Parts: sequence; structure tokens; C-alpha cells
Amino acid sequence: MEAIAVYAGSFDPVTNGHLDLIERASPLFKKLVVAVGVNPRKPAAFSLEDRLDMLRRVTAHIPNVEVDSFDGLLVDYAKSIGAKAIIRGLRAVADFDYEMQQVLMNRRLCPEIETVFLTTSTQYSFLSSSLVKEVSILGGSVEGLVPKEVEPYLEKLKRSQT
Ligand code: COD
Repeated sequence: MEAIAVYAGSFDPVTNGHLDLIERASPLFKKLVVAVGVNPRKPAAFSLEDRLDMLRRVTAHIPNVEVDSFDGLLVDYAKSIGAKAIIRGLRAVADFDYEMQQVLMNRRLCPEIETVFLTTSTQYSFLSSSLVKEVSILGGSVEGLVPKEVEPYLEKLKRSQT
């Protein structure tokens, strides 16, 4: 497809679930911009620089993926980069209410940008950034949950919390 799409998230940190979605969405578009949303009301465990760094490392093998950040409304950012679609991931029924609220609000704000949902791969359906941080901080293994490049960042977070 000739369109540009944006996949926005907190990516705090990027997990194998996010990466799986990026790898499946990127062939569908001319360019996929993976954008970290800066939300002052949602404090992140990792700095913006670290989150961008992790995303750049784990997507380095995908030529049509760009990594960026934004603050303010996602639809305004999407318009500013010429994106026609917003990609969202659906893990389980539990995601549906929240995702539906977002999609309807975004459509009201900007009807010309479509939201495209990709369902998670089964093996990552239980995976979230919050669970990964909890497991890591409490001493569990995160192997297979996050890309290898992310593990040292989680180690650093763990050391800073103990
Ligand atoms: N498998 C598949 N998909 C997954 C997985 C997984 N294991 N884990 C997460 N995802 C999906 C999520 O469902 C989501 O679609 C996406 O990946 C990103 O997830 P997160 O958790 O990193 O990010 P969110 O959901 O907290 O989104 C943060 C945003 C910055 C995108 C959001 O807060 C936003 O749009 N902010 C801008 C302000 C705005 O425009 N507000 C009005 C919108 S209604």
C-alpha cells in the first residue's frame, strides 16, 4: 500500500508483542512510523531517550520503519506526518473497551484517519509492558518476552529499584 501508517504506544518498554505487530504491519504500508507518545499524566519507567533507543535497535532490520516521538493528540501527529492510518494491537476481549473508546474519539477528532486493528499472535496475547517490568523487577526471567536488546535496559531498571 502507498500509505503511511503510525503505530503509537508508550513502549515502556517495547515487548515481543509490539515487535511482532511492527513486523506484521510494516509490509502493508509504504512507511510505518513507530511513535512514542509522551503523556505527562502517565509516568513512564523508562526515559523517552531509552524508549526511542530500544525501538531503534529492535527495528533496525526493517527498512520502512521509522521511530519518532510526539506529544499532544495522536491524530494531530498523524496528520503532521501525512499518515492515513493508525495501527493498534488487540490482545484480548479486555482490550476491546479501551481500544474502542480510543478509535471512536480519534475518528471524531479526525474522520479522515482510519484505525486499523491487528490481532496479537497467540503466543504474545498475555504480554504487556507492565507485566514484563514486574517480572523483571521481582527477579523473574524475561527471556522470550522482550527482544534481546531490551534485556540490559530492564536489568538497569531492576538495579535502580533494588
Ligand atoms: N500484542 C499485540 N499488541 C499489543 C501487545 C501485544 N502483546 N501489547 C501491546 N499491544 C498494543 C496495544 O494494544 C496498543 O494498541 C499498542 O500496542 C501500544 O500499547 P502501549 O501499551 O505501549 O501504549 P498505550 O496503549 O498506552 O497507548 C499510548 C498512546 C500514546 C498511543 C495513547 O495514550 C495516545 O494516543 N496518546 C495521545 C493522546 C491522544 O491523542 N488522546 C486522545 C486519544 S483517544
